[in-house]
Amino acid sequence: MHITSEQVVNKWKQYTLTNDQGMEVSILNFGGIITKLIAPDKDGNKENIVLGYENLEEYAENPNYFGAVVGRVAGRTANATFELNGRRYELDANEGKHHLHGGKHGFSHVVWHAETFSTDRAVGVKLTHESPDGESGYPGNVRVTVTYSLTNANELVIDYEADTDQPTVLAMTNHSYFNLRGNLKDSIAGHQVRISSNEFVELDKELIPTGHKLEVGETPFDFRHGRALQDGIVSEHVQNQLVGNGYDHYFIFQEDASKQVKVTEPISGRTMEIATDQPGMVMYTGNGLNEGLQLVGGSSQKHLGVCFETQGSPASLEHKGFPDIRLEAGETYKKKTTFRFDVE
Ligand code: FUC
Repeated sequence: MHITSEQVVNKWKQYTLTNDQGMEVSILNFGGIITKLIAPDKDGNKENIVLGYENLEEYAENPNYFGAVVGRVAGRTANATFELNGRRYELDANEGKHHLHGGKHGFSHVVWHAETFSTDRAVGVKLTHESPDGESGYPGNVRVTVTYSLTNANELVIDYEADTDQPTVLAMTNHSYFNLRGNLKDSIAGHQVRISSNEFVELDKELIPTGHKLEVGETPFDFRHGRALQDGIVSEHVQNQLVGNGYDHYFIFQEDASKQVKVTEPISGRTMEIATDQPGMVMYTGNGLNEGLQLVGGSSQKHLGVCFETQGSPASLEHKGFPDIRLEAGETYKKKTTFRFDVE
């Protein structure tokens, strides 16, 4: 296992972690962005399995949040406002009148302090960032650490830790778009996905949670026994159609699940298992991906990648009964998501 680093564009640094099994992950100190993830297929061919810009400079804008750490609150906060302990906070409105993914100065668009480390079983990068009180409208000075580790068991582990000096809200995630087929040879429609989830969060036309949870049973949202993403892309279910044909929904995990998600790409044989202590995730099938961006391995198109954004639910700011995202002063936010890669 080893780590290399290089100075790239805009004085950003890129770190590449390599394990003994032929896996490789590259991470920028800007936005904590995963720019490349190399994994072998069933015949041992090493290919890139995430979407990333060919030209690193383009990450300065990155409106699709390719590979980025997202925060303070990933997802949409309705009308860019929320109430906490009887006080109302106004956030930056950066998607119409709503707030998306932490606003303009979110964790995806800042330079993080980076340190590398290696242990017997992993190599990694530890990223730290201090987000001042009032940034994008959020209360509290928040100190955040995101640690990426690549193990010899082909796991990419993301550890999140944070604290605050005032009550605040925090719902972080990573926004990598996976395409397990390798080197962008095809869309993600043929990926088979299993999710331990009985319920998902209903959205309105502006993709804001309505406050209702829907049962997955007898809908294209039932991934409990596995199904192809294609089902949601061609579906006539109103929830698939209003997000631009596909999925862009928060799935609430069954409480007793341990490996909540498994993705299988039948042609390459690659699999990815996700295990997390987060209460749910947004699965986003790249319905809004614009065409023709120059990516590593080819150009972008709709449904070219799928994100599995494990996180708390911003719907909890408006409605009761959704996975909470409050963080108290003196409390530590501590979350872990493990992506394990294999072939079958
Ligand atoms: C996802 C989605 C959004 C958006 C964005 C880039 O998390 O929930 O709809 O398009 O990423």
